[in-house]
Amino acid sequence: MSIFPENVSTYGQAIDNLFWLILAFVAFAFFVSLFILIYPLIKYSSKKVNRAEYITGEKKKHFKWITIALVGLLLSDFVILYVEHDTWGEIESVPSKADVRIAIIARQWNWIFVYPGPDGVLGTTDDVTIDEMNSSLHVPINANIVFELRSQDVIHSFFLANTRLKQDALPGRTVIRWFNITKPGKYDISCTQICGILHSKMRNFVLAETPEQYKHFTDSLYNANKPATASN
Ligand SMILES: [Cu+2]
Repeated sequence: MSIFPENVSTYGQAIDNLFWLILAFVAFAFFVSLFILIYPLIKYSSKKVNRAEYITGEKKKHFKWITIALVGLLLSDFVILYVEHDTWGEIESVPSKADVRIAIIARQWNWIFVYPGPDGVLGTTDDVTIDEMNSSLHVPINANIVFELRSQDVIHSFFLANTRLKQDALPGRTVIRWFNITKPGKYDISCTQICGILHSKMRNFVLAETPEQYKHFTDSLYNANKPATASN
């Protein structure tokens, strides 16, 4: 059983594993700190003990404990960096083989989807833009979906929880990211950066379909949005 939303992406499990690793280190540090704080309170509360000493931490025997804590924290940081390196590399580097290339544009308060049109190339005249609140982005399963993420106004954050992908959308910048969904279904896209009064309504969906369903969808979409110059 998992406490997370169902993972349906190729790299989701690696992110979940990292989460548990980091949680283990943080929980350990947390309980050790609590113990150091609370244990002396209990041990010395009821007994007659000498007045507390004021310690500046410069003496070797005191400084030792500062060093141990510091080295422990640094070591756990390096372990996390080492373990996450491959996952980070995989998610950060866009796959050379993009099966589908789309654009996702954030605006107060909607996610706008741009499909590349019949030529499969973004930024050409046959692109089709879907700008409707709560609309769904159709994608095929088991395909590398590479998307260009932009914002028209303020900073938003694209969060596709089921794939463990979260990325800020920044005005004036195009960020390229990717995901690969392995299971058909309807998954939430939410904005995770407070972006104005209707931030909470900025909810769209990803519809992961079989390649046939996806082809059927794009065929009818492109047919309905033929450029005016096209004739048949
Ligand atoms: Cu937003």
